[in-house]
Amino acid sequence: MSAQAPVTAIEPDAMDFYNVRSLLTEDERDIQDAVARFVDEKVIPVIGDAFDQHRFPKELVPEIAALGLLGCNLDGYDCAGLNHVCYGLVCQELERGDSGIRSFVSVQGSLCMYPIYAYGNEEQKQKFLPGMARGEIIGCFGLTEPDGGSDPGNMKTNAVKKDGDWVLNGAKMWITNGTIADIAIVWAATDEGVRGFIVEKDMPGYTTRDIHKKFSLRASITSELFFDNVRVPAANMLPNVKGLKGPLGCLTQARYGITWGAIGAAIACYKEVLEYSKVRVLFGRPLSHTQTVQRRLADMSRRITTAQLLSLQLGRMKDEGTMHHTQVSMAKWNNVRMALDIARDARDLLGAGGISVEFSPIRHMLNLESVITYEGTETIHELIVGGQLCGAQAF
Ligand code: TGC
Ligand code: FAD
Repeated sequence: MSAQAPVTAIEPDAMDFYNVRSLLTEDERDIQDAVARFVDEKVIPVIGDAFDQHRFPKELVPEIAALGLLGCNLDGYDCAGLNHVCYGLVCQELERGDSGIRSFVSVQGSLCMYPIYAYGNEEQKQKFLPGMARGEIIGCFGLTEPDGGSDPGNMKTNAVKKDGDWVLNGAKMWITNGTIADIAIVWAATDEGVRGFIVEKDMPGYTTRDIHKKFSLRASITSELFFDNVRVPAANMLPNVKGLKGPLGCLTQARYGITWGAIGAAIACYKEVLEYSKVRVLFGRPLSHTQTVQRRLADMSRRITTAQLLSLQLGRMKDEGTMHHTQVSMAKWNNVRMALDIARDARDLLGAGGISVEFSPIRHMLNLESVITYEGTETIHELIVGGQLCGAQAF
């Protein structure tokens, strides 16, 4: 038997208990660090006020684009061509800043650039993708309607062929980036099934309106879209997909990023409350030296670690081409629930200070109330996983 080399245990890092970072390549770590610096220097200093003022910090868009983060996991057309794990790390770091900033990047890359990339023709790709990667053309994605988002198969928005073009009627609701978007990827029922259209902002009959007074995602724009006999040229229809699998295929991309993003929000809350509990002295000792507080902090670390491993494995499967959309559902369900629970618990451990804009957990907690609803509610994802396990849909 050969002698085994002595093994020295490495003391776990409180912020990365299983050294998940060691599972990343050097390139992946470099990308993560670059985005982390941007978030620390540019996002975190302004985001509390932006949230308070119900304002999307649009001035950050050129820098986000210059970092190559828009459509960063697409190849060609001025996109960065990163792997999917890198895209996940980008989402994680951005959402450590705020879900609204990650939302902007998710919508632009996964919900607007992706369908043009995957379902568009060459002319559409050349026309839109480079400008979108540079942040000069902003997109929004219209699937949800006022009558119910969970069941998009029941959509009322419709498009009818007329003289070779399409005439679009209907409305979309709860649309991120709606009023600032130059183009909208709109999904509509047609006599050929659901089809996707690139609606441009100056097309007559197309109007948008912001949804004001939100308690959640206040640093993000959420809008309604209205289509009143909008004439969409045939050249703006996405030719290479038909049916609900078109929009659902985009959701898979965005949901994948959200599984990572939620980890970022959770890390922000956990880090803040871990530091706070070490300096807050109550009953003659730091809060962190109290059994129940330690259990709560340990539980946060456990849940973040398991979520990290889940998303990393998901990303590796996505990079290999073996990821199934029901696996994304399990991670979206697990990781957003994990982040929301941690944000609420961190808020509580901060006491009264936890309701102030000075600390981030309440902002993350309120944001995560949207994140757990959009891109498929928690229940929808439970049912997607259940349907895969049981071989029958139970929606
Ligand atoms: P179903 O019969 O299950 O599927 C129809 C076809 O689509 C395929 N498919 C998928 N393909 C890719 N990715 C997925 N995730 C897919 N899910 C299903 C499926 O294989 C089938 O293909 P085919 O070839 O047989 O036609 O469809 P259903 O009508 O029964 O619906 C199922 C359900 C409930 C899971 C689905 O409608 C759903 O996911 N509902 C939730 C809707 C949702 O998530 N909306 C999100 C709107 S966008 C948004 O929230 C953006 S937030 C942006 C931000 O700020 O970050
Ligand atoms: P509903 O579908 O009405 O669901 C209401 C409740 O019923 C939920 O709890 C749900 O889980 C439950 N439910 C539904 N079906 C079942 C069932 N079969 N069994 C048991 N329970 C069920 N959409 C876009 O298209 N583009 C965007 O950019 C976008 N951005 C968004 C931004 C924000 C801030 C928010 C909040 C939403 C956004 N959405 C967007 C919409 C989002 O995708 C929908 O809100 C979501 O899909 C849920 O739809 P709904 O709100 O109509 O809820």
